Amino acid sequence: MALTEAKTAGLDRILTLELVRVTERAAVAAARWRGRGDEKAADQAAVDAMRKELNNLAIEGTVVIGEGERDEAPMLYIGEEVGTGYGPAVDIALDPLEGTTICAKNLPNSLAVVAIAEGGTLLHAPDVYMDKIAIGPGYPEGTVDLDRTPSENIASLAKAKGVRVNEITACILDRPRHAKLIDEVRATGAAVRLIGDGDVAGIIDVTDPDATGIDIYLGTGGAPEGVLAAAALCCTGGQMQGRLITQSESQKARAGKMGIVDFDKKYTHHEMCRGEVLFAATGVTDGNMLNGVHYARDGRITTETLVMRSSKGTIRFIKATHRDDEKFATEN
Ligand code: VTB
Ligand code: MG
Ligand code: MG
Repeated sequence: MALTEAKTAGLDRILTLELVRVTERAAVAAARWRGRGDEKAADQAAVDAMRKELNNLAIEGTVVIGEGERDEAPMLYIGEEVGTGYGPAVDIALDPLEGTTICAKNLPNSLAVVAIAEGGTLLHAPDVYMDKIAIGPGYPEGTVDLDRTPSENIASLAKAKGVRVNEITACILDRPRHAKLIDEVRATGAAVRLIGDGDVAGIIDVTDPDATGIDIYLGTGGAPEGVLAAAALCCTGGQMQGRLITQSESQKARAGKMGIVDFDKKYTHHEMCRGEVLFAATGVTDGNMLNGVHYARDGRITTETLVMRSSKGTIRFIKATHRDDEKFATEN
């Protein structure tokens, strides 16, 4: 049953808030592992917690973007069915701990992320790289394009924003493969914000440059993260394009298995996420847009979650104080 049908209109509004519990729980579980240098343990805690809470949702959910393929990921693998089974058939994209290294090092911007979309509307992206470009809302369509050079894109964005190029900041993953890109962006006069990890947060950041100081995201990162970011942009507005990078025959085979025919296709965010979508992200570590999980001396736990819905474009920041530590216990 489609989420957009009148019959389920109430349901999907409720689901929006239900989703908050899913990312809150994953974030709290991961936060217990912040700064302990153990990425795997942090990830596992987030996965377990997210899976438990997802299974409480009244949906017939299929994980489309998950923790890996069935034979390599024991939980929340691609194809896994989640939810109570009583409710709309939905596609789920998730990353219980986006930025495992960030969390293990206790650095900014690790998130627990989930998106729920109408069944059959999300791009099934294999775990390969994706070349990405994104800007926030309020610019004419076509202001930037993956097929133009970084200098052209930055000049065009500065013009559309009505500022000088040296007032533009680009967010780029700090990787040797981006050395040329970083040099080219700096040569335009624009500033670069280098991030160690976490391009879902990097892309969401472009949607509110006044708050984050980031105008444009450029570079290659994970394709699954690209679909999650696309879901966010479908809710906030803005422009994003992504292109899969399939480097070997085996990567092409994996993409093919997921139904991808044209390996060089340039996807807009609306092509990665073709229907109505709900998106939630809870901060694990403090970040540009969201604070992470905080523990008070009286035992209360505070979480901050961004939750959005594409159909109405409502963007909510939910700051929650949890008294009941028990509800986050992993054995529940
Ligand atoms: C990318 C990026 C993610 O990991 O997948 C990156 O999209 C891994 O890139 O946000 P490398 O292979 O270059 O290390 C993240 O930064 C975190 O999951
Ligand atoms: Mg993950
Ligand atoms: Mg990730």
